[in-house]
Formats: sequence, C-alpha cells, structure tokens
Amino acid sequence: MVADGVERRSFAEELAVEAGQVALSYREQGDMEVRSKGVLDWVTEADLATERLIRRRISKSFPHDKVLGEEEGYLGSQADEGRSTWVVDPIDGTTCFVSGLPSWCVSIACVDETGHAFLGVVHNPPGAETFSALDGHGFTVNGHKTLIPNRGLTDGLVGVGHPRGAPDEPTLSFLARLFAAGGLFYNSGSAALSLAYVAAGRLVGFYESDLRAWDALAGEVLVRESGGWSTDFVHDGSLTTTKPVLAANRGSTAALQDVFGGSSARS
Ligand code: 2AM
Ligand code: CA
Repeated sequence: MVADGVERRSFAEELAVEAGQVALSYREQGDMEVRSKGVLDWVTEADLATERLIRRRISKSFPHDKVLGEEEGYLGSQADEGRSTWVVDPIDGTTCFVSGLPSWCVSIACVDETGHAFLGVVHNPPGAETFSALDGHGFTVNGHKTLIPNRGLTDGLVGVGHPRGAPDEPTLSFLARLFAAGGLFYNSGSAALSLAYVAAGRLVGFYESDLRAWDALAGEVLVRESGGWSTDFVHDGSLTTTKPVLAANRGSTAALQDVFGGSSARS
C-alpha cells in the first residue's frame, strides 16, 4: 500500500460527498432538464460534470497519479510505472438515477503501483451514507466502525445485478443455483452500492457476471476490509477488461462460492 493511504482515504471520502452533491443537483433539476434535452443528454451531462469534478480534484491533490473513469477513460499513460491509479465511477446505478430511485452512488477506488486496490469509497447521496475502507484500517459507514452480522446464505438476500446487453446465461444459471440452495435475490441496480451493502452486512452476498473496474473495485475493498470475501478484480493485472464479481460475508462465503462454481459463470 502507498505511504499516504490515510490522507488518500479522507480525500476520497470528501471528494465522493462533493461529487455526490454535483450529481444530486442534476437529479433535482431532472424533470425540467429531461423535458428540454431528453433523458440521454441530461444523464450524460450529469455523469460528465461529476467525473470532471473528480478528475480536477485528483489532478490538483495528486498530480502524478493516473485516473481511469467510466466517462472519459484513462488520464495518464497506461504504460507509466510507479504511479497510483484512481478508478472512478461518477454515477453507478445510472438507471436508478434516471428513474428517480435512490440506489445510485459515486464510487472511488485507488490502486497502487503493483496493481493492488487498497482504498475504496462509495457514497450514496440520497441516503447520505459514505462507505469507506483502507487496507488494514477497517471499514466504516459515515466514519463509524460497525459490527457486521455474520449471516448464512438463507438468512438474508443476495444482490444479483445484470447489466443491459450482457449475456443472459451466466445470470440465469447463477439464479437457478441460488434458488436451489434456498437463496433469494435483490437487485439494487448499482453494483458498487450492492457491494457496500455486503460490507455493511445488509446483503449476505453479491454476484454480477460482467462488470468493469469502476463498478467493482471500491466495493471489493469495502467487503474485504469488513471481514468478508470477494473476488480480486485486478488478479490478472488488467483494469480494462470485463469480469464476473462475487462477494459474500463470512457466514455465506462457502455456500455462495459453491453456487458460483456450479453455475456456468466465467471465472
Ligand atoms: P452504471 O449504472 O454505471 O451503468 C447494473 O447491473 C450495474 O452494471 C451497474 O453498476 C451499472 O453501472 C453496471 N453496468 C451497466 N452497463 C454495463 C456494462 N455494459 N458493462 C459493465 N457494467 C455495466
Ligand atoms: Ca458503473
């Protein structure tokens, strides 16, 4: 992990809240803006404005770092060695954001020069909650450490996401096996927020077949630091490919791995 991890964590927490305010201001003007511009232009503008704020703040405070974001891709050369990379999703859960549902968030992760994701912050503006974790420093919700209930697969809900356009088969196969194991599913519409809910003990696990780094990285750090288990998105060294993501609290890990392993999901 980098030496200034604690400083980076407070920076990311404040930044996620500030970025959330930008996104929320677009949400609050939503009906008017949608009528004048159409849904796609409005949400693209909200996404872009939020990501640009995040990039501005990072390049001011950490000018030597790289940034990978959902809207504008890589800033800084991917070939540059020895620099940390911030991986950001300005609005994860865009369909919920557009629909007026509360489950969307700002997601910010940081990856060190060895490719290890060591910091994750997920902020949900409608719920005014900031989920944060730094390697070796624990998991917090709004700055407080919480006791995470350790529940089995059939004691709660498993988040299952399905991005539009992804192949149906891995999700259908996972769901069939989950039902056979007595599990129930919940779809928040935001992978990052679902992972934060696993970390907070509200969901017992999470699965999605095809995610990008900005959907997954921050949430994976949250889950691991809360004592749960998750896939390691950067295990193959790539931040730019699409992969399945699985996470669970301790009490559900073996059962969920079994459901995943038996489904036709790619690993
Ligand atoms: P988004 O809201 O930022 O688009 C929904 O199942 C989850 O998958 C959300 O976190 C969503 O992020 C993400 N998602 C949507 N389309 C995707 C795609 N084509 N590839 C990867 N993730 C996607
Ligand atoms: Ca996303």
